[in-house]
Amino acid sequence: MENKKDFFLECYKHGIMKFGQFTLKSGIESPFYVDLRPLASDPKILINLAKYLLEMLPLDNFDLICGVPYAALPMATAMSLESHLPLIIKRKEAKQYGTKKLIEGLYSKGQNCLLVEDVITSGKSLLETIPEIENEGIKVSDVVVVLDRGQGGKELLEKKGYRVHTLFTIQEVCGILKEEGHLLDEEIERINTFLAGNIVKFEEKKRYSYQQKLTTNDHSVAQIILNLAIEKKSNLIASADVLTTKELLELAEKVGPHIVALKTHIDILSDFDMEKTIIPLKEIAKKHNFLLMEDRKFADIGNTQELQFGHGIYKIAEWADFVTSQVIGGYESLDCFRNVGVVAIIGMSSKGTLTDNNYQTEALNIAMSHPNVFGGVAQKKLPENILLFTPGVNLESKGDSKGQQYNTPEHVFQNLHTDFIIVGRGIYKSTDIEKSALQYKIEGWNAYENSLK
Ligand code: 5BU
Repeated sequence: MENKKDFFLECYKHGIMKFGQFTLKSGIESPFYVDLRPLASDPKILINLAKYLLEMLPLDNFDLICGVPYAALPMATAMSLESHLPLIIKRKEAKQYGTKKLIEGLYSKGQNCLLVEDVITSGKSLLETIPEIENEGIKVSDVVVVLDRGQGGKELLEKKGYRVHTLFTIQEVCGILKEEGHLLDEEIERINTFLAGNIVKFEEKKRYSYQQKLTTNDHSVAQIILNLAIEKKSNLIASADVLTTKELLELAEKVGPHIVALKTHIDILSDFDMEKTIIPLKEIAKKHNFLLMEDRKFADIGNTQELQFGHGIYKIAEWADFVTSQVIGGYESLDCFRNVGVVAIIGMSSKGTLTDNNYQTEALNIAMSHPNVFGGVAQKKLPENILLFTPGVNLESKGDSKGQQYNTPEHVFQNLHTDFIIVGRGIYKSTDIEKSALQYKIEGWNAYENSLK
């Protein structure tokens, strides 16, 4: 086997540690992130890891071996195969049916079990797991851990009388990474501050430019709209909340040169007609090079959304480049939007909206993990790999009498790092529509450029 340092560097190549700004489960901001799960996919590393861990241990003391689910399961399995210590499996939750067993495998009361854990942080999860094993009459005296994050977990367990063997400590691996030139001085400083128990100050992160976003957002509609923004120097989406085809087409013609997309509420037209509305609208969109965004805000089960999207009189699937959808129906409700892009509604602009923080976190989780989603509507910052669309933008007014709340382009680009502004009445109600569209385009673009500084 190679030496321990080279072994760690081999492991590091699998992306097990990342440096930057990460929010931990506890809500604390950490300057590094550790995930050892990828190691299980490399058989050579897994077997060497098992050997290293076994080398440190008084093996004669143990009758059984058990991994803390899930990350340590393959590690414990590899160690069992190598040492011939019988493996037992601890479930995360007791089975709901049958035997309701929490521990699977062959064991007898009084046997001593070696516990395997991938990373130890505060030690709390181990202190929850150990009693569950002890309750079955199995003894636990030793825990073996691949990486100690240096946040007091080892000490806490030792105080409770358990021996903790660690293969690597965070200080040790950061030392190795520094030596090899993988870490900057400022990163090491932040890690030391963090490990000393102090709050780390991260610099305000700069927003990504549209060019950078092209590299982090690979959905085809994201690529098109980002390229349009760069080409037209515009981040403006005009909202066409008008009631007739004539008004819609006139508006599209006037704002077309200045926008990246025209947002429709197709169901408010009193004279919708596929031939007379959509065909000319598509032609104008092609001529002025903008996309069609149908703000349908789907909010049903997958099957119904599929029918609403493809059928009825509007047949949105036939003409929209992208649509908005709530995510209230869950992940699979978004599967039907296969051939378009989806902008998920994360948070709304209106007063008293029910999209509170909790809802937004859950909604964002769905949006971020769904391949059809490339953007979100929100009134707060979103991660860089999802495009942020912000309605509720107006230069003149603070709101209307129906709950709408407005911000300026400067505000939303500076504070929310918005990517695209959506403007309705600010443009279509104006006496000079074309002039207003141009003004919002310029204001939006300047605000974007200022937000890059
Ligand atoms: P306004 O005239 O600029 O207020 O129009 C805003 C448009 O954006 C309108 O079509 C709304 O349906 C849409 N909108 C919004 O205003 N706020 C939201 O949170 C969402 C959509 Br989602």
